Amino acid sequence: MVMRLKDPFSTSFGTMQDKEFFIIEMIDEEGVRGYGESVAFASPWYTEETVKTIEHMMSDFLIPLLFQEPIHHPDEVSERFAIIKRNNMAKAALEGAVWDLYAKRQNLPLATCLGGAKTAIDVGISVGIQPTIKDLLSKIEQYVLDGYKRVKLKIKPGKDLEVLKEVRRVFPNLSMMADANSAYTLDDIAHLQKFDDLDLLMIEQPLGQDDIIEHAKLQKELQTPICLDESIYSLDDVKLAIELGACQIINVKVGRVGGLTEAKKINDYCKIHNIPVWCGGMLEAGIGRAHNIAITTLEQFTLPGDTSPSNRYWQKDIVIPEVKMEQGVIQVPTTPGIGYDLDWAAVEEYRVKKRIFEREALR
Ligand code: OSB
Ligand code: MG
Repeated sequence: MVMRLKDPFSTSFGTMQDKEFFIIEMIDEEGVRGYGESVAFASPWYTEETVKTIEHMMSDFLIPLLFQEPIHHPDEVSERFAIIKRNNMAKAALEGAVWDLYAKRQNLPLATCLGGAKTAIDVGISVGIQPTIKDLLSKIEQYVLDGYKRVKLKIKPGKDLEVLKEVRRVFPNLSMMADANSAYTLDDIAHLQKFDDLDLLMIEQPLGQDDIIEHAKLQKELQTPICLDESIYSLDDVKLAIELGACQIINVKVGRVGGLTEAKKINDYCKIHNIPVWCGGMLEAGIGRAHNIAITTLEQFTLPGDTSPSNRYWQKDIVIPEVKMEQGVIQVPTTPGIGYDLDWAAVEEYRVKKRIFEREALR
């Protein structure tokens, strides 16, 4: 599928206009259907996976593994995939379809199957780097009116402190944070310390993906809590980061950590260790968004996430109804599975190809 974003989205890495992804439709022998969505981008600037590596991994390795033996519970999927190194977003796309299918077979909402109890989730918004401060301020004004519970501002060197200061001056009570997408190094400690006066909820991923130790050093020098995004691929990464004091908050992205089962484990561990978590976003279409809503219902997802409503991204989403926000909250669907139906006309409009994989009939 290829879907054009309403507005191009700019981060410290560059600008995105189109989202390319796969929808997974998984059908069991009784005809029950589950849906998943892949989140990797076309180029590997956020993590190493791409749309093409996802297709390769799914078709040549992961789908054959799924077909090897029956699946009794979605938790078995990540165990079975463990013999394939990393490629978490490819794994998560398939696992997501298994979870939806399982929930539909149980006749329960996906959130309930995952152990989530919230009936509504708090919504934040991630705002890309804007051409001017004036553009940014007028966007934020609209987002505050829309009811978003917190605003995340993308930053990069040269478009950071002055921008944040001005936003803070105009919106003294705004619940706000900054996301650097790895744009800094430990040489920037003195600069990053200046952010401490801005009353930020957190600074997300200031340093590189592999810089867990460096983040621990930086956190000792900052009052602002560090939240890790790109550094977290698994529960083991979470354990290491917490143990070393590399962060105080975790951004959980279902695709980045390899699926809902791993995200659930991270929820449980962070609950015990009193580390707040929230659900990040990958500019998802409706299916991925529905999975994000479901995982956000878990107990330790105590902070508003980046799961904004469909109309923040798309002219027309691929699910019916669209994901809607009112007064800063999204209601959690109560129907079985992900709780949204596919808008097949929209799917046809955005589809560029289709591949079918069938398990050989059992003899
Ligand atoms: O760092 O969280 C990020 C979008 C693309 C890649 C990385 C990130 C983001 C966002 C947007 O912040 C989240 C969303 O609205 O889906
Ligand atoms: Mg981020």
